[in-house]
Amino acid sequence: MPDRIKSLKAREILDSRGLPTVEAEIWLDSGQFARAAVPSGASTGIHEAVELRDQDPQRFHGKGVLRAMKNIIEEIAPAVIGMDPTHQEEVDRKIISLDPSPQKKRLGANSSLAVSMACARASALIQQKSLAEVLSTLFGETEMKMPIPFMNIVNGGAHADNNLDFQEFMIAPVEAQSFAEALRMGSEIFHQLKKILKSKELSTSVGDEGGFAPRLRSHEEALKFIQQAIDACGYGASVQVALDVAASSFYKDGKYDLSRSGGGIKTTEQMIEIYRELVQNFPIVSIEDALYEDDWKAWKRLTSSFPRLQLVGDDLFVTQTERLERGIREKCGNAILIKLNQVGSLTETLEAMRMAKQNGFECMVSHRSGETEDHFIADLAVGTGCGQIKTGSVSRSDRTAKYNQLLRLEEQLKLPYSKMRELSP
Ligand code: 2PG
Ligand code: MG
Repeated sequence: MPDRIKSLKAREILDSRGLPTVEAEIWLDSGQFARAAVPSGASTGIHEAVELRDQDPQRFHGKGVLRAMKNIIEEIAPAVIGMDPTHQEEVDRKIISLDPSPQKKRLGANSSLAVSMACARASALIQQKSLAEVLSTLFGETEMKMPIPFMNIVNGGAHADNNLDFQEFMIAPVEAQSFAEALRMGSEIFHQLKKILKSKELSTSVGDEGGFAPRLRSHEEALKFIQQAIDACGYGASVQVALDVAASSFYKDGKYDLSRSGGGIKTTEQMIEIYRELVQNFPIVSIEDALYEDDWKAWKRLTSSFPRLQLVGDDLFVTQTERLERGIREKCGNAILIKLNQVGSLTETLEAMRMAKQNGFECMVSHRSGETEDHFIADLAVGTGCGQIKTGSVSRSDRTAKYNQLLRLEEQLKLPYSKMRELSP
């Protein structure tokens, strides 16, 4: 007799910003249970699946998730009780059928995803395998690998109160020998950067993703300090730099408003010029959300302007196959950011990753700015062998939970460290 879903539990817990989010448990006939918690974004794309919030001003300033919990207990539970969690796709399709609207408006992606993730964990329990192995089987023919960590050591944009318009400045140890070595390099550079900022009497307090959030003269200055930290640690070109511009967050009336950092108002062409200069002066391997999420034409222009640069679509693709398909067809970007809660189920997330892989697009698995101690995405990056993960800085437990899980997986599964793919011109 397979071990089946006996009951569900839902809970309102706090995320790393101190705001409510959903945690779900799947209890099995055998008496075992599996748990998962969903994260929450701040610079969310307009096409993302809906995060259901109560809007009741009496609780958590309207951000409570009691309605999402109720949906788990009253709608999802009756539909999935009796199902076998090792059949992930069946369980996910059942949940999706309860609210087939493209953005899961009624049920909420926070309720559907919490159960979907818990289902994968329940499957791992039943099969006595690691979650990474279960995800690898679900993903299909692929080799598990350790991802390159893209560590966000300077925070700006919607994740900090400083004057940086660009949201994330990341370091990526592309030439490390192992994940553990990459993480050590990241930690050393992070602490070296702290020394540099301190010596200039700049703030070393951190933003939402654990990176420093100083007031700086410009985006170039952030990159300059990061480069100094990399050099002072003696890592040279083995550590490269990446940006998440999150350009939709400062896009207004057809232009890009860089006034927070003193850059004024820019057109698309001027933004492309800014990137051209940055790429010339710094070892940048990847830029995410360089342009507005609905300007496909501009993305196409950007992509043909930088044939050798990784251009990641986050708000552009929102982990959804319909949008990714268009991007592939129209040659917009060459990589997709993968966030489970942008689409609301594991099955749909894996579909997007499969489509990317089949069409030569890279995948970078990602956390959200509001995170929990749940480290599901570490296993997702390893299981799919996608090669890249970004999960914040090397400080704050909500971020290091993922990196520490990756250390465990590397030790247990003895997997090779990924290489960045060379993009041909
Ligand atoms: C992003 C994410 C994660 P948020 O834009 O890539 O870093 O931010 O979760 O706030 O959307
Ligand atoms: Mg982003």
